[in-house]
Formats: sequence, C-alpha cells, structure tokens
Amino acid sequence: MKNYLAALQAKTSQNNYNKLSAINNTEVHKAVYESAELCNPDTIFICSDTPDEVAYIRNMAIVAGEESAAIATPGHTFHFDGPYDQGRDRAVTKLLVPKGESLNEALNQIEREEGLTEVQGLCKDSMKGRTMIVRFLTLGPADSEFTIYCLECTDSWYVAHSVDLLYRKGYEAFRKAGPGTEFFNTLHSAGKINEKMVSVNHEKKRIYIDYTTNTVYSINNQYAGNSIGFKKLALRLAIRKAHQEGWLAEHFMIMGVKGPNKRKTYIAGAFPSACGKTSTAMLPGETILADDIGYVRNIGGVCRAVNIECGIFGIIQDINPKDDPLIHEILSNPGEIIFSNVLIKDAKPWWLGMDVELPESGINFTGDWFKGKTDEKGEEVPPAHKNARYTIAQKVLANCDPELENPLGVELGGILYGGRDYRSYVPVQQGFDWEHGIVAYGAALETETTFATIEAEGKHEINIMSIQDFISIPLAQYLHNYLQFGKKLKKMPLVFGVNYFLRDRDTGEFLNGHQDKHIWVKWMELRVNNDVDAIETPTGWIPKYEDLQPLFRQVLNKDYSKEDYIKQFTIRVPENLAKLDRVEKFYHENISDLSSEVWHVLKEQRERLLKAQEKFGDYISPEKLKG
Ligand code: SPV
Ligand code: MN
Repeated sequence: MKNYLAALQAKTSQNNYNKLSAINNTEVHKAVYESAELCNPDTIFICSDTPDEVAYIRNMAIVAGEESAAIATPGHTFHFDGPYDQGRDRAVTKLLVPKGESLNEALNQIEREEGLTEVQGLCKDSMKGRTMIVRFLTLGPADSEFTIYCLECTDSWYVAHSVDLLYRKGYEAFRKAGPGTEFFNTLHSAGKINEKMVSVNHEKKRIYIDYTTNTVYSINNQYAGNSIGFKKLALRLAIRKAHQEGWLAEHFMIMGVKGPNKRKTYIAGAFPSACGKTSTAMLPGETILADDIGYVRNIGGVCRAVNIECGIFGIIQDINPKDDPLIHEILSNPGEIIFSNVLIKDAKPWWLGMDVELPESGINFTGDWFKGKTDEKGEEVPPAHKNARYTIAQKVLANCDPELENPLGVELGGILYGGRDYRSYVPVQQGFDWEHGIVAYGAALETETTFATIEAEGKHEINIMSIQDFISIPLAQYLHNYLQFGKKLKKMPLVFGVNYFLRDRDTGEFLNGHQDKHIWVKWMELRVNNDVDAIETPTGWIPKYEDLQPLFRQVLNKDYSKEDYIKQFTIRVPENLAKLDRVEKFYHENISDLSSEVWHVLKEQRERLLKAQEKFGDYISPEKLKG
C-alpha cells in the first residue's frame, strides 16, 4: 500500500506532519493525501483542536478577508457569500449513483462516474496558492453509539471556523479510535475567488455526494449549507448508514418542554427550512437540545435522540426582542458570533425584521448598498438577504438543554411535523397511531419553497418529513424504515401535525399568532403524559377548547376566545380531500413501489372525511365533533 503519510511530507511542516501521523488510520491519511493531490494546495494545516490552533483559524478567516472584525461588539465577525450563493442550491447538489442502481426521479442525482469526473475536474488544482485546512470532528456526543467521525478538508478559513462553532471537536476521538474507524470524508474548495473572497465560477458550483465512499465534494461556493460538509451533505450519508443499521437520521429540532410539577418531555420536530423549526425549539421557558439535525435510535426499546451538532446556523430575519428574545439577547452582546449576509453600517449588523429602522446604506452581499439599489435583473436589492444568518455555539444559550452531551441522548415523547399549509390542516392535531401520524403528517407534508434555497419562493410542494431534499435511499424504503422503526419500540412517541400557517378562508389572514405555537407544544406535552383528552376528527385528535384556554392564560397571558378556536380547528373537508389528491398524485408519479400500508392510511383518511362530510357538511366545527 502507498505510504500516504510520506507522500504528504512535502506539503506540510514537520509539526503538521506529526499531528497527522498521530492518527493511526491509513484511510485518514489516504483521504487527506487524495484531497491534497487533487486540489494541490501550497500547504496543509492540520488542526488538532488546541485553543491556539482554533484561535489561529478564526484569525486567518479575518486576515484572508473571508470574515471581517470591523464590527463594534467583541467576538463578532461578519462574512458575505456571493450573490448567487445565498442558500442551499438544490439544482447542483446531487447524489452520485453507480450504474445499475436507481433512486426515485424526485431525488437529484447523476451517474457516478460521470459526476466524479466532472467534480474532480473542477477540483483539480483548485487550492493552488492556498492552504488546505484539515479538521477532525464528530457528529453527535463523543463516546456514544450515535457518534460518527468526520473529516473536513477545505481551503476556506470561514468554513473551518464555522465548523468549530457548529460541531464537536474530534481530533482526540480520531486519535483514540485507531485503524479501521469509519468516517465521513468531506472536501470543499471555494475554487477561484475574487477580491471579496467570493467564488468567481458560481455557474460551476457543484456539490456531489458519493455514498459509495462516504465522500462529499463541494466546489465553487461559500454558503455554509453548501460548503460545510456536515450540514445536509453528510446528512445524506447518514441516512444511508441509518438505513443499513436500523435507526433514523432526521431534519429535526429537539426541545425539552416543561410540564406540570417540573416534568420535562422531549419533543422532536421536522419542518422545512424557514418554517418555524428554530423558533419552536427556542420558545421561552423551554430548553433547546437541537435545532437542525437529530439522530434517533432504539436503545433498549426506548426512542432516544441526540443533536449531531452543537451550534446553530440560524436564520436572522425576524429576530427581535418581541418574537425571539433569547436569540436577540445573544446577538446583542459580546461573544463569538459569525453574522452572514446581513447589512453592515456603523460597525453594526442589521437585518430584516429586527424591528428597528434600517439604515439607508451600508455594505451587504452585493457590496456597497444604498436604498433603491437594483440587481442585474432590475430587481431591488434588500438591505440584508432574507436568508442572512448567525452562527453560534449552542452552549452560549441560557436555555441550552443540559443533556446536549449525554451519550445516550434523550427519550422522545413526541414527534411533530409542520410545513407551510395555508389551506388544510388545523394548527395542531395528534395522529391516531404511529402509522397514521407518520403518513398523514410526515409523509404527506405539504409546504412552499422558501428563501433557504436558491429558487423561486412560494412554490407549493410535497416535502416528505421535511427531509426530501436530503433523502439518499429510495423513498419507499425511507418510509418503510420509518414505520418499522416505530413498531420495534416498546413505547412509541406520539405523532403530531402542526400548521403555523393556516389562513382564514375569507380574509386570507393568518389564524395563528406568532407565539401560539407555544400553546400547541404545551398541549402535546400534556397529551404525551395522558393529562388531557382530545376530540376525534377525520384527520386526527384535536385539543378541546377547555384545555387550550387555560394554557393561553398561563403561558401567554392571553384571552383565547371560542370564536378563534372554532376558526382554527374547523375541519375543512374539501381542502383536506384536495390535499389527499395532491399527495396521492405525488406518490403515483414518484414512488412506484410504495407500501400498501401508506396507501391504506390515506384511503382511511379519505373515507373518514367523506363520511363526516355526509353527516356534517364541508366545514365541521369542533363543537359538532365533541360527542
Ligand atoms: C436549511 O436550509 O435547512 C438549514 C440551513 O438548516 S442549511 O442546511 O445549512 O443550508
Ligand atoms: Mn435545516
């Protein structure tokens, strides 16, 4: 076998060489060697996670111009991505599928050999004149059955800095693990960059995931969702691993919800990007365990979950003292924060929805910005991008859940699903059983595209479990695994559907206040613990007015009227039937081998709706169903 370490010696100092050779895993040496051989950096920096090295990376992000410290509050820096790289780029993010294997057409893919040739061609010599930074990380808490080892090679100091806030340091874990330890390997290069440190060849942006070798290639981009291997890129690898090993890798927030007498119940939730996931996890008075990705395992019959990250890459739009007081407080005080794609003026960051008047000029992701500036299409450039973000370590939050590092994770009492559904589903409901909840709320999740991806906003779509973009196995298999996973548990979590986006049928106004989600979560907590009854409807169990009213009073100090309740919880039969039509059409077109179990749940839901329609008409007030 080739001596990869020896071959790397010419590219590294003795010190860096020693750090790499202390990891007794030839596959690691090989991965670093192959990335270096392909991208041809001038030098390689191996990070062994010492505080000095981490400080060096952070400083280099500033020296290189990828971040700027020209911001008044200590610890804060800002970073800009290019105008064409302001969100996840679905069109150029593809799974490399070997000849003879097939995935559903709904999943973005390219034949492996062709894709490898293309992406490796683009990576060729892409780091010339630059440093390749090598970082070792783990997904999930250390020394746990959840832990996955990860390697990142990148030429971006910003990426190397971001992963420091977002993931657990892993050099020691790699060192201890020894030969043969499996790991995810990610390679990122910004490619050719301009004076603003932004990729020039944005039309040659490619993000390809080779699941046959657990390798991710990302080239010609900066946006963290495209560049950081461990966000949604490694999630695709994890979904395959989970499939093989019988667990779940999910687009989950996980929160601890307080109940009566200091009880705490953990609830996980899947929402498409920019649909309320983080703001749910951050509800005041509750605790946040995860805000984006969770792994879930059956441990001794119990459904247990961990956060694979330990930081937040969050949407900054609409963070203000009223709607998101906890995050707002963090963003307003000294501490390590990377702001991305905000407006900078007077050495301060500004963003949309911060509830103060924004300056009329400054610098933003398009360079010098002034009110009325238009882009090349003649469209007005907003002061800050809608998808502007902040990156922080989770432990800085006072409401960070104390179990974050528990190697066994936390027990999930409930799982919820929610998308942007203006028409059909009530604000909160509980599935009749695991299968019903998983299919009717998760697999049938409807939403709209948002600014978190690069494409037109507001397009209606089905987004299975809010994870469809990242699914890397046949969709039928994914759903089958989910259903089976639950059935093997001694105690299944309850399954809920939420809808924060329901509108009034006549006025089009939103029927939920921004904070109402807190009530729905508290109601779920009570349901998980058998503290309240519910009303049976054709689409699931819904809350009783008598149970919600005191919750509104206690939690939000708000009067909750019967009239509001009826508007929110009226079952809209025609809308629900139309929804079923759309879901079934999607399945027919995209999942030929879907299990009969899934079809059966949908069929029963349709029958219940039709029966209720016959008896009560098109719009059924919860009062009528109370029984
Ligand atoms: C999302 O878009 O779902 C995110 C941000 O959480 S990222 O995946 O990093 O783009
Ligand atoms: Mn996400």
